[in-house]
Amino acid sequence: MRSSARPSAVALLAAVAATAGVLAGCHSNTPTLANAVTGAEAAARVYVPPGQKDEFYAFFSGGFSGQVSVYGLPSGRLLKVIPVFSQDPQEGWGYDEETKPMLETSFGFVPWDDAHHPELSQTNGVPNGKWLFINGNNTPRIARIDLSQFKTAEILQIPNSAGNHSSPFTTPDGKYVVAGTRFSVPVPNRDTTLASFAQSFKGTLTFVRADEPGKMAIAFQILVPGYDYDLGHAGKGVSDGWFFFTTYNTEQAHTKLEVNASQNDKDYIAAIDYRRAESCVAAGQGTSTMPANYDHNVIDDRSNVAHVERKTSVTALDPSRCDGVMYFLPTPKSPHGVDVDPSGEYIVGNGKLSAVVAVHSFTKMQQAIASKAFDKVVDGIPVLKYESVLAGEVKSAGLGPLHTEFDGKGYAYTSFFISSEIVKWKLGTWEVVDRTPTYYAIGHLMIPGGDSRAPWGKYVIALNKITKDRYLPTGPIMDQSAQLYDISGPKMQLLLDFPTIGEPHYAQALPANLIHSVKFNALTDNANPWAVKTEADGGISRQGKTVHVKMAAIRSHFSPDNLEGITVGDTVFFHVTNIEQDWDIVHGFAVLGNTDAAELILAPGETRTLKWVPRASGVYPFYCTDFCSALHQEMQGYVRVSPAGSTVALSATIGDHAVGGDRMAGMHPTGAAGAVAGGHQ
Ligand code: RUQ
Ligand code: CUA
Repeated sequence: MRSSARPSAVALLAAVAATAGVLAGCHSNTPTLANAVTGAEAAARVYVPPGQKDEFYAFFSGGFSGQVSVYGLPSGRLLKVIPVFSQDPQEGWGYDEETKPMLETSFGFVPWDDAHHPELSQTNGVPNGKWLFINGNNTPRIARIDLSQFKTAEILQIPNSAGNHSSPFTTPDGKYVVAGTRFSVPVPNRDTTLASFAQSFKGTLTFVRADEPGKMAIAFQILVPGYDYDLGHAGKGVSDGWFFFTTYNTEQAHTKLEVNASQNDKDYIAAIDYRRAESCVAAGQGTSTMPANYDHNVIDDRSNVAHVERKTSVTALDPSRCDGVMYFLPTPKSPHGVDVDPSGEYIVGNGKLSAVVAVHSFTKMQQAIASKAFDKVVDGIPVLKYESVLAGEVKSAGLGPLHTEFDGKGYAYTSFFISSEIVKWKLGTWEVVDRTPTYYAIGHLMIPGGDSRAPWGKYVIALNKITKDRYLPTGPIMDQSAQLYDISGPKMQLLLDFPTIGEPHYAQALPANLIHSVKFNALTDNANPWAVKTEADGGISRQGKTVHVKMAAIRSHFSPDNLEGITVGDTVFFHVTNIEQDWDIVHGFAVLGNTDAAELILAPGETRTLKWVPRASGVYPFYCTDFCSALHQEMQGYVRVSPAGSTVALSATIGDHAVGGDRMAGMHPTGAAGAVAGGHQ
């Protein structure tokens, strides 16, 4: 490939701008009068008075932070960060022994990933408030967050994939979430020359069963040509049973993609009849069992302990041997998002380098399949004729379309990255009816329920890539910026800017009353093997070089709070249980100089375990890190560490008495017995 002779993407974009008759500068970044609201009006519309609550929960991906942040709308107040794919000190996620296994993969422990697309679970095509799924992009995974606890409960790794970007969009019945490879790779992965890309690299489109908590499982992987599979969305309504994925790099370039993957006028939207795939898989038609190494990590509800299960194979489906399972819809040009309108009839391809937004018709697609209106066949997959599937084109809308959401009232809203705006257009007539600038360089946009069958079309949020001058400057790395627009009237009206955590590629929102959040876990339900239910259950025990400390945390002390008999060379596990049953009393635990994981944070009724390998003799204080009471500063204790080989006896005490633990099973209230666990030095 002589790439030097080819136009660069920048040149291509300029050409696109010229053909479209629009230039970025034409859409000035000043709101038109019709869109403008006064500051006081805007403030009143997003104001949630003290003591009152927001109307919507909004879940923003953290992008390169790997987490999910939860905002209230319309206030834009940050309510919480839910740790998912990255270690997180605010909740101790991935540091304590209970949650560390959640970040295990077949590659080993991955402490940080990139998370893109939150997707709410659905019933009959409408978000139901049960779970939120999100993709791990770099090390391909899908996480399920339990919205009763706002907690990551399960993570499934996706093998034969790299750059899990077109993920984890759901089917309307909640049966599947999907995962499509952004980077095609040799499948199964092996040492292969990169120049053989077109022959030996493959994509996979993975369908994951996701309707039972704790049991996410790969149903099948469809082996597809080696393109980049970018985004996806399920059909719904008339198109229920189908799934759509965008592709780019149908040129199959493996180097200098910015030029080499921008050559074809059209790439494809891959349309998958997944019920047809199910029947082929059930009949063993076109399927094979492929070896694969991947982990399924689940947190047990009652013990809060995560377990890793290694899986070793997947069912692969060759679409050329399962008739009718897959078609390509030509779509201009390097399409990014693929979005299906609430009726399911229209499939919107957002061609980043295209002058038009191409909208396909599901009905026409069915007719084209029936009449075999094929352009050609690629690897056994028919390519339908563009004109035969096209419903219409939104012309001269803007530059660099990325994503489209719907308001449920017959309109679509498309984000334009290059011209930095949201454009509202009418489904069916394809006419542009409103546009508004964003500040600046919008990526995704989001309407609550905006990719579902029944959007709550009151607001649209712009998720912007560039923050520039919107806030007080905070150095070269600034937070990304979200903007809230009122879309209840004919014109979009900008009401609010607020900074976000990480780079939210996508977000989803739903009315707050659909979420039923649990306030705390009952201590009686705590099935952690190291849990204590009362202060007297604490204690210390040794198994060779391993020392286990069981400890209760309750306002405003630890029981036990004095520990002796530990020596250099020991590995110590502090199993701390917050035995509070007041719903908002959290305790922490931190021990001096701990390099393995310095702290724990404990919700009421919960046990977490800190690993500590003391490297020198001495005395090490520990304390509570969460300001839990007036005597929080008194919530502290000491561990004595003696030199290796020391004969100091193990002891765990509080006040003038020992705390029983394993050797003192059956000992009743603290201080009732005089027996000493391991003696007192
Ligand atoms: S997706 S805008 Cu468009 Cu992952 Cu980032
Ligand atoms: Cu417990 Cu501060």
